[in-house]
Amino acid sequence: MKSILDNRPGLAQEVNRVAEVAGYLWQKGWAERNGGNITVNVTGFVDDAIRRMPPISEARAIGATLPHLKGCYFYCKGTNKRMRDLARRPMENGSVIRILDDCAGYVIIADNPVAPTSELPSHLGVHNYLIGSGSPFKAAVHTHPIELIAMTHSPKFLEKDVATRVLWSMIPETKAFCPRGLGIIPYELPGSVQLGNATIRELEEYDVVMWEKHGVFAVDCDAMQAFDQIDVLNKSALIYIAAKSMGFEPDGMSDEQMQEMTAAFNLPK
Ligand code: 2HA
Ligand code: ZN
Repeated sequence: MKSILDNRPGLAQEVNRVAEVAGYLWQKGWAERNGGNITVNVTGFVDDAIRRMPPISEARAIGATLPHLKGCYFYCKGTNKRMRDLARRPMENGSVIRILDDCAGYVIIADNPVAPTSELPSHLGVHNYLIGSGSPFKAAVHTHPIELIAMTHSPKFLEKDVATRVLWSMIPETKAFCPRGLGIIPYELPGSVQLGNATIRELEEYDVVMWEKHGVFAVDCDAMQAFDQIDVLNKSALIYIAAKSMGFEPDGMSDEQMQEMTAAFNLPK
């Protein structure tokens, strides 16, 4: 079967990277059933032939008008599709969409009429924000990392920067690779525009955003780097939990050790 990825190595590499990440999410136990979603702004790989491709779906509303998305194309995981299936067959479990000129709707153009993720309002709202703020970030990953989500069932970790400080203090690399930390968004209905707007607000301040009792949302240059951010934070959550299961509260790195590391790596305070 013909694919939009044929003879387009740049686009194929981007989509294959999403597939690789999808496999990791499944292996980690973060992607039960259809859990999680990934979108990538692939506009940079679009040529005239793609621009001329006829839609293979009717026009659908995004639910918001997003002016910076004019002329943009996205690879999106399909709604109700499984990460473990996407890992092997990305163009059967996801699709490429074209944003319409009104910036309020989209059509699917390839390879199959797979409807995009239920979290499309959050994802596209975030991409609109990223383009508008001149960010190089092109990928958004939402997933359900077990230990990080477990932390949000305790009110103390929902207070501003409490979880971030605990996670940073478990191992020096966490702050080095996630220097702006984890933002917390109080529970909102999955897929809602409110959740999308809150996600944008928190991403102004944080690298990764936590949706209380639901999952995380990360953005970066590509899907692998977004995954790495989440993986680093969840590693710290695992160390915290391992210490608790051994029957003690972990000390964490001291304030002096954190300050020394922050200075040595030139990180924001
Ligand atoms: O796509 O994870 O938040 C399934 C979800 C919705
Ligand atoms: Zn989810």
